[in-house]
Amino acid sequence: MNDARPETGYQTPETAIRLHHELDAVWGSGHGLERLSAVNHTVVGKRFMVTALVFFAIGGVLAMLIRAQLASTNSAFLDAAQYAQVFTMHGVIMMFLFAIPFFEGLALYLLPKMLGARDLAFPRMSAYGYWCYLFGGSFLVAALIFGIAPDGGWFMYTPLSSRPFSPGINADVWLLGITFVEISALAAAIEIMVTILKLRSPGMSLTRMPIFAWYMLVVAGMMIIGFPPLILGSILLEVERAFDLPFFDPTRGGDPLLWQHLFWLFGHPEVYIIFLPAAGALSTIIPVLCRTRLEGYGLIVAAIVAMAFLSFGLWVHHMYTVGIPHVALSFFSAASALVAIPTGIQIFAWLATMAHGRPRYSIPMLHVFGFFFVFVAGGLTGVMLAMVPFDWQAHDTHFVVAHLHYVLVGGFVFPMMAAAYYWLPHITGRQPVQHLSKPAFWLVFIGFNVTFFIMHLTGLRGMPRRVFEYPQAAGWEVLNFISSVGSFVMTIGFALVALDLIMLIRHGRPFRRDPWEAGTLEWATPTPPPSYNFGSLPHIDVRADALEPRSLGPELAAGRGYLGFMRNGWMETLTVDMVSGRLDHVVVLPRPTYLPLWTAMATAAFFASLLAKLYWLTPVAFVVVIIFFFLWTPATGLKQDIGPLEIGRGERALHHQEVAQPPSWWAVVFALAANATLYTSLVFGAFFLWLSAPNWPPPDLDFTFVLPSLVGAGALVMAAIAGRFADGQPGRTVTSLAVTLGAHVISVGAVAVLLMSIPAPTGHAASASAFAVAFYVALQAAIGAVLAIYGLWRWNSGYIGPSRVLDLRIGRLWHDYTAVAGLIGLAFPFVLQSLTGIGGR
Ligand code: HEM
Ligand SMILES: [Cu+2]
Repeated sequence: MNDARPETGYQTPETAIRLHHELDAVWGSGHGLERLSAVNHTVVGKRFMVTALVFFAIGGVLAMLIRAQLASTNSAFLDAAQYAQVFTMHGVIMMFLFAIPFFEGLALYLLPKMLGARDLAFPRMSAYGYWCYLFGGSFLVAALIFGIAPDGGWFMYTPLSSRPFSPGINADVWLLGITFVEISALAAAIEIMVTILKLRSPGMSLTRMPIFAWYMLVVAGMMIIGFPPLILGSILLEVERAFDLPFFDPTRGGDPLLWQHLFWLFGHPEVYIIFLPAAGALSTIIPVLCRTRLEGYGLIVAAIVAMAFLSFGLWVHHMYTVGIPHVALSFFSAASALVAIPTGIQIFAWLATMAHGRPRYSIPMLHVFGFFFVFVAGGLTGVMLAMVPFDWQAHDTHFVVAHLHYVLVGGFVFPMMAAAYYWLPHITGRQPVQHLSKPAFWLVFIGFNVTFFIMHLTGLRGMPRRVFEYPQAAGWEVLNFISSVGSFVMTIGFALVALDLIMLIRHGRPFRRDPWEAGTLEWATPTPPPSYNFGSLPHIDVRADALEPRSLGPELAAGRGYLGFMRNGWMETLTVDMVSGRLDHVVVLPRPTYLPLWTAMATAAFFASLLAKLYWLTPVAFVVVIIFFFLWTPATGLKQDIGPLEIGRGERALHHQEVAQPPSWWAVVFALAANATLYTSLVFGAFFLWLSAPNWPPPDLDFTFVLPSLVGAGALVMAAIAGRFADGQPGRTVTSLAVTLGAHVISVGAVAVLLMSIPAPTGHAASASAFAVAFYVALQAAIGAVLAIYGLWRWNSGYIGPSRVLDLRIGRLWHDYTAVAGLIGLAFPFVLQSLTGIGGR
């Protein structure tokens, strides 16, 4: 290659074997302790799945405790307090520590392979997310062992979870632990979103994506919008508990219903967030098992998008009994029934696929049947519960417990068992041989139905959920006993499934490639897959679930696709235009590093300090986290412009540092979308209180301060304008960044003055909301200042040049957003104040 640009030179290895050795030397993850530094998606994905299964086992043991307790009347096995912790932790573990992380793991493992990439867009971020999940989950389980686990139900309703009624740290464990885990989920969502949109093979347009990628794209979008309300709710409740700012306390202008709205705004979409990945697996597996193509690809895509939209309008069906106006009730009831339509479309598409194909009655198929039966039954009781009068009867009885398990186990656990039998051969390179699989399935299936079908009956006979004992006279004992026996049968079934899968891993029959004759790219890798997935990357010109991995695989392995060579020890993969799939640029990914682990530890210290009320440590940990994040960045930077690079097949593309919108730019866009959702929930939350909380208007308070608000607003606009001038030209960059930094510092100062002047934030929710909004603005500006410092640092170390302006563009996004959010936030007290003048309640 050109001598003037030595770092762009590459050499195509003489043989395929050599190519593989060279790639593996760079992409491999090390052994022993070194493995803690792994960031590779295959490794991290497997970690997520294994850890999630461990939590599933723990949650399952808790379920056994519940069923043992309820097997007879007046059982003395657990007391009321223990029972409360046990059922709360069962729900929390299953929802937050098992279901979400398990499908995240599956997605992280599969997506790059299905899309024809060598790794995810941000390998270190998923490693970081994994550690956050592990630490946060361990907090929760440790709390259970020490008897200080949350005990207010998995949805933690206020005022039960408020300080006066939950004085211990149990509730704090939930709030902080879950927020910690949610951060990891958000990181994974952004990761998944950007990977699907950008890191596909050239030629793979949106309409050629494998259907699983469509599902995960929609799910990731839902997570970005759905999780922030919960994170916000958790923060507000923790602030109320720790610093007495009343958001949920009705005696001081708060409202417990605000918690319920925030919770279910997350909680309802959550159910679909759990179901859709499972449905994605089914849409991938069913056609292969039926030796045909998926029917209604386009219709399915439309259905899942519709489902995502609808699911955000349904949260109120969890709140029919709280006294919502009747008109609203009918609206939400209709919407809830409506969601049966997109669900039905998918079910019928699967049935049509089966009808047109020649089904193989293999083990995954058995679990698919399990899914159909159980999930459809759960859907029917769901439509019943969507009807307001019925819900009024069945609310908070075991009927609801039965419904939710039919949906969750039917819609997630069975599909995931099918997925495990289907993809485990990919992970291990082995196929099942033994005969345990069928009895294991039937034990789970029969045990499940016995356990939960009965709960419909006890529920209809009035047995409330979340009670640790019931009187003999109620006449529920026989039914409960049967239900408990069923649950033990099911447990034995799960144990056999586990044993069966372990047998497969250890003693399965090795195979060469693509045992199912599937049409998706992940089967074009060797199995078990190498660290870099593909020796070279394909060009896709048909729909990516109609490929022929058996012939494509060897071709890619021989280096006949893109990037079939090593360059400077760089870990390279390709990006495309989001929609058309046209080749875009080259991404150089980071090497294995311990930084995600250290950063997650510092993040854990941050949360632990809040939990232990060591508030001096909190800002220290926060700063350490930021410093660690700074240290992440040099690894993938460039110190000089290098221009287009050869990528093989006669094409060239730019390095990601030299393009306008590389994956990290998009990641910031999506992170800001999540941020904006959180902020919107906060502002709307305050207006909700004004509209419907008791004890409004507030006593004669004035929390509007013209001067600091004007100064703050001016400074934020200034920062945004200055940020725009810093586009990589010497001379201009430093000055503009310095102005940006100064402006942000001034706005933080102005808002700090404002914060200190707000009267009695602990006295009334109006002041508390003004305080929270202003605090948000200050935090936003402070991060803007950090980004300005970051820009200066990057400039100083030579990473910014005429065409390498990524760091500045990221800062610019942030400054722009902060200016808009800040103007709204600074106007907010004035608006609220004038509204309280005209009433509310
Ligand atoms: C493995 C078999 C399982 C059994 C035997 C089981 C049993 C139970 C029982 C008896 C309750 C009611 C507790 C009460 O109201 O007093 C319950 C609650 C719950 N379960 Fe399960 N469960 C199982 C699996 C799952 C799975 C896989 C999930 C989710 C993916 C899940 C999520 C929940 C949730 C969210 C609650 C509500 C907890 C609360 O009210 O705070 N369960 N479970
Ligand atoms: Cu719902």
